Amino acid sequence: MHSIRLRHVFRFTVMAAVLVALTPFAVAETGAEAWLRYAALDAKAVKTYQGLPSGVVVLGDSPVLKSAQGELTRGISRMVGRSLRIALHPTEDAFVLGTLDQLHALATQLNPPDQLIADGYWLKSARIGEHECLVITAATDRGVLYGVFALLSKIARAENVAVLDDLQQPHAPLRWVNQWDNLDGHIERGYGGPSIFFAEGKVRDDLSRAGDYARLLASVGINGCAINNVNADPRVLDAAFIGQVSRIADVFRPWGVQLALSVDLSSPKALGDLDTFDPLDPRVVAWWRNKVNEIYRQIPDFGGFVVKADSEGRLGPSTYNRTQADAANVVAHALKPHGGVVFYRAFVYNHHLDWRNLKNDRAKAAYDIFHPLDGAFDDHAIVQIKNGPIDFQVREPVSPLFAGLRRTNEAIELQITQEYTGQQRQLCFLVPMWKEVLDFDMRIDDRPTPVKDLVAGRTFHRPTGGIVGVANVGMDANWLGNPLAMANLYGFGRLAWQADLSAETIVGEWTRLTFGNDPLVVQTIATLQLSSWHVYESYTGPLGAGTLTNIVGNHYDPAPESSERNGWGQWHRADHDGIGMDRTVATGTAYIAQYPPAIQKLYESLAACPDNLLLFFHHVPYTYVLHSGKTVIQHIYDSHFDGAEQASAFVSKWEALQGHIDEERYNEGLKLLQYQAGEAVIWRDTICNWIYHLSGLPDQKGRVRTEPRH
Ligand code: GCW
Repeated sequence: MHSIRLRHVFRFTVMAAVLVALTPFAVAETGAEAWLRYAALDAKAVKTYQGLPSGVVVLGDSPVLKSAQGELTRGISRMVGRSLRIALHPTEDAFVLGTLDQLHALATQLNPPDQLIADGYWLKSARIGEHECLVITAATDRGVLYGVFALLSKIARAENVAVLDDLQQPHAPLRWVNQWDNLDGHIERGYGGPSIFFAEGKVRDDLSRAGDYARLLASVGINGCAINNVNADPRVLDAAFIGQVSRIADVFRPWGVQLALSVDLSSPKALGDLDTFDPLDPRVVAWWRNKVNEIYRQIPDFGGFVVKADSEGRLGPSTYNRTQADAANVVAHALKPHGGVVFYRAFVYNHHLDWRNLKNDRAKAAYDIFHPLDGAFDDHAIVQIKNGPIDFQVREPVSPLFAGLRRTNEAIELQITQEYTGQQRQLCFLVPMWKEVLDFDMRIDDRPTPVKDLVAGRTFHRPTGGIVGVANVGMDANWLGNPLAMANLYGFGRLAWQADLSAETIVGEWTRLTFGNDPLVVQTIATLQLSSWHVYESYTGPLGAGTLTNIVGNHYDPAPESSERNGWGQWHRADHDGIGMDRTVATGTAYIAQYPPAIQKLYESLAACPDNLLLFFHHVPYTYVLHSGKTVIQHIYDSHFDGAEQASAFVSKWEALQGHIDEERYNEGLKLLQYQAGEAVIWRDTICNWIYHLSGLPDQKGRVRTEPRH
């Protein structure tokens, strides 16, 4: 009886082993592990890692160092099948994890580089006593954790780690994500399911996803997360609610992610404590101080606040004729003694603009309001500026405000969630766009002054600065609703850490970590991702016209007339004769005057203005001839047809991956790309018909029907 059962078990085990061997992708891929899959490496790769240490020594016991050790043990075991022995001292070849101070106590002969500060880390192969060790060290615990993630990433991508001497420092000190989660669990502009933090007005009981999220964020060096919508519910500052929020901080803490809250500036009044929220009223000053103290009592490592005020119906300092700096400072002063900061959003504008007045221009608002306040903000306030002057359109110039603040901390706000760029139902890898923005040289005082250095506080030697991304992950297993969209979250973190990385490097890393090292897979997915922004742009918004999506509804479908004749100011001014917003100093809204002189020159003259921003800066007739030699109208037709064709080619490119990646993500990707191909045709036909009927100018290639619709 016994032996029969054993035989049975044996046969079953053999069968299972054969099945696993035959199916290279034996584990169901939900996308939940994103780029932290730690998939088993093939035998050849495992062999190259034979020399890796067999033990791990951790020189402290903080929660962050514990995560670092756990991560290293898990990663090595899953990728190379080795269980690391845990020891207090290097009694064998070991990974040694600890801060510089802790290493010092070990009396090692290492000479750490002087530049090792803040969150930076150093991976160093070194002999300690008798043993060959791999030291992962940093000024802080968090840096050590980042070093561990970096090492595991190298191994997952089959990089040589035999002899390491690798120092990495973050580009910007503050690298945060914002989540626009409402307390009822719905996420504003979220396309990956409901909130991982809140449900039905409360913090969720089960916060395991929040912990997993913090781990993902830490793995790419993100050190802060504001968990609720910038259209903030005042109730987040209720005493009882702060208690609930502290549970989220508890699951963030082991990953070195600081929790932050978006707050409503009218909270002192809205919560019923005072009859005013005037930032200069001493009672309001005391209210913020007490509230902040109350938070720090429960969350000692609290990061700070994000504020959206005087914007899209939110109350703000204008109620009391106070400035945005007055408002930022009352909050900053309360946070300062605890080391917290306030990110004060520059997205302040009037959404009741008179569209009949051709001199009105929403794009001018942020600079007009914040530039005169330069120098008036406390050092614990950071002005958070969207990358462009309008609102996360598929193509915008960089916001001139980046160059307009010299004595004020600033941060750039990028949008990972694809609000206007296909809502994760369409492929749009945004890293190439963000690179253009971060690398853009503002030529302040005719010197090289790229945006990435301005926002990091480097150019004007500011105490701090940051790169912020609106992420909006949700409860969907794969976080963003589309496994391919996670390249944007990954890429955001990597750029915030190392702004000089190329889009090619980032997408290569991400693909290897997410789908494995098969060159066909890496090449195919990287190519798709790298072309996707231009493809999406070409069928939704060529030449910088701004949004042609439905701006009063879902921000997704084509609805070019929805931008016009309302106060929101996302105008493209298309009429019978021409298209584009005249923002020139000579004849238009004079928005261009907000840039430093060299940039003004670039945009003011039609001859110098790049084609891809032409309609953002100029109103031109449809027959205007571009640098490319085509007329504007023909370009619009061609670009829509090319774009739709390329979107349809995404499908056949993806099909080459069948059998090379797991079935789950293959099928999911295929479905999404097929859907996108259809959407691109809808966009193409809607926009081409619309512009034909407006202009009366036919497509030279005869593809757009010339009969009016019935
Ligand atoms: O683009 C608009 C979005 C709003 C958002 C706002 C902002 C959170 O449509 O949903 O509100 O920008 O950035 O504040």
